[in-house]
Amino acid sequence: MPRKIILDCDPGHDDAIALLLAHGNPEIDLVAVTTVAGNQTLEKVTRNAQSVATVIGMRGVPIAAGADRPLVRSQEVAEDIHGESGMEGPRMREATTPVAPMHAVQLIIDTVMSHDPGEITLVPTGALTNIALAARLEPRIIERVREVVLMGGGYHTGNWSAVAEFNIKIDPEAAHIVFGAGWPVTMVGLDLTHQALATPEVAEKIRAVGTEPAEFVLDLFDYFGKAYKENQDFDSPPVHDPCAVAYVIDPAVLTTRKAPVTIELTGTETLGMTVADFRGKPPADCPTQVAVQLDFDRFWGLVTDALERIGEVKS
Ligand SMILES: [Ca+2]
Repeated sequence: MPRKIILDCDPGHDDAIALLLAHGNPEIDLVAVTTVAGNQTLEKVTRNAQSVATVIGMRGVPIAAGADRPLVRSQEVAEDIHGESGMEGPRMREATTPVAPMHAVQLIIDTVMSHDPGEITLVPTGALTNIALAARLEPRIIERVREVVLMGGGYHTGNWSAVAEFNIKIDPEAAHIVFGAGWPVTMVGLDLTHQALATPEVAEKIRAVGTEPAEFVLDLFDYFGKAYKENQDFDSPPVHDPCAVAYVIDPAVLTTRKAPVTIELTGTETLGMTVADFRGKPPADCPTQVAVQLDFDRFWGLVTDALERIGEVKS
């Protein structure tokens, strides 16, 4: 049985690749796509989600727009990395995929409550605003969701500050709610995703697929690669978000370690840090775990395989 997921995202170059992996892999049943302000404004990331859906031929999956700002803090966007549109680089197709006339938080709640307990997995790859709001508005989803596999945080490193990662730092109160809710949370943070580099060898394999979605991915890599070189001195860009989807497809892609994780809400230098406590044995009922090691070939194999299943080879 394919795993049913809701992808809550802010496309975003790497969100786009998470979307195509979820759409193209037969082990995943993508039941809804929800958007949240983050890499760019809500309006821009929602339009990008619609455009990606068009490029990858995703039909019949509801897309709903959610929170347009963090719970408490002023809005920050990642224009240095993702550009003015939030997904600069590829020539964008007209977004023909419609947006559902309901709030993302309502769609998340309705989807979880209308499925059996343990059926829906939440995969957030942006700020945790929508997920936190859903948990507060309908707390019964906490017991009902199978697990939350999120891209965000990091136990040794940050990117939006020395110790905090963007998705968590821009809405730390939302992260506090999600990490503390009691449902199983897998944190796929920077320690892991900085291993998921789009190297020239990876790009070659994707070029060989020879489809329009594959070209789209290469255009994303191009822009993202330059932005990451300029801003964070990476030789190849880390492609964060699809790592969370890959873990749902095949847990062997990631090695994980159980640890309590709390969110720093008051630090002057450490706001938004995901504090993982590795001291001693974790409590038996510890609901949180962090991803530590990526199987690089297995991960990129899944992305290439998904690309081979969507889109027609150009003659
Ligand atoms: Ca994202």
